[in-house]
Amino acid sequence: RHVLALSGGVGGAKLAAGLAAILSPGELTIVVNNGDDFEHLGLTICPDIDSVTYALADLNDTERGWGVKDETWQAMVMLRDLGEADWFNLGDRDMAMHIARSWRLRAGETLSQVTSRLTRSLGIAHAIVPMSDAPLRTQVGTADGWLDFQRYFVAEQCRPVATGVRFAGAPGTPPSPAFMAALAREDLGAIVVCPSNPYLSVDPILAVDGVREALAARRVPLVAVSPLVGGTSLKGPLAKLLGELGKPVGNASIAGHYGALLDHLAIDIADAADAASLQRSGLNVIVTPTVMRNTRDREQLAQTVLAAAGLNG
Ligand code: FO1
Ligand code: CA
Repeated sequence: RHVLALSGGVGGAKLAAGLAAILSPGELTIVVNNGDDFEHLGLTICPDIDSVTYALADLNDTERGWGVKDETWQAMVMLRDLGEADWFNLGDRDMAMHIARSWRLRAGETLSQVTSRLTRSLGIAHAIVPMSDAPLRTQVGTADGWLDFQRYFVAEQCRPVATGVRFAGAPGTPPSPAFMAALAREDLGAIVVCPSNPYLSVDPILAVDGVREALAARRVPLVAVSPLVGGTSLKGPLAKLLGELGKPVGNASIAGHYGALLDHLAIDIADAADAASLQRSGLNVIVTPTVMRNTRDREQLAQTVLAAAGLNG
């Protein structure tokens, strides 16, 4: 059976790598959020595709959480000397990725084609698929108006109080061809929502034309891994954002957010106390370690998630 995984950046990329370690290339399609993408210094940057790519190629910097390990920053120093914008950090190796992607896009390849080409070149056999080849841009509402995602996340360090999240371009953004094909597969056995921010990383994927409807129509188990651990976000602005959007910071909000799409929710052992009330609402809850510190952790979690869906990886 085939598995469709939906992923954002850091946390999602770890589980995606775990799934790729235990499933063959023919058994897995990883669809990645593109809401974070933006143009910077003439380059097209796709942070979540980069995070998933680097994680599967074992090139990811686990300390920083983004970018390439053993990175150097010479180009960034020169850019700064040239008086160019320096609020977004581009490592030398990482910059090669953006250069390769950007010129190929400009030469007429789609984002799907470029992503397939570049991931293969790095030795990745599994399909890493952008959610769409058309732009859909996540924006965060603040007192100063709508901020593009990277402005909010990197330049403003998530400091502004969020009043809402919107996806510029949706509706009107079609799924990428491989995403559409995966949604329609006869042999689809499970849909996995990786432990990414539901509002900032998964919602953009659900906002792609027809995706929410297609997922709801599939009679296939949908398993999500909660990005909350010990009642808060491991990394990133999820807990802060939940509070600002007026939601309790807890797994009930994650379950409520995915609503009827969700069949199984994996929550961390630190949140075992949440299980009973979530289960009363009819959800299947798996209590398991969800913090992925190494390859063994992420393969273990991938195995647990597939088992919940009735598959044995
Ligand atoms: N995140 C930061 O907090 N600061 C940066 O300077 C930064 C640069 C960067 C460059 C390439 C890339 O692929 C990702 C980068 N990120 C950076 C991460 C990015 O902001 C992602 O959107 C987050 O990881 C959220 O998914
Ligand atoms: Ca379903």
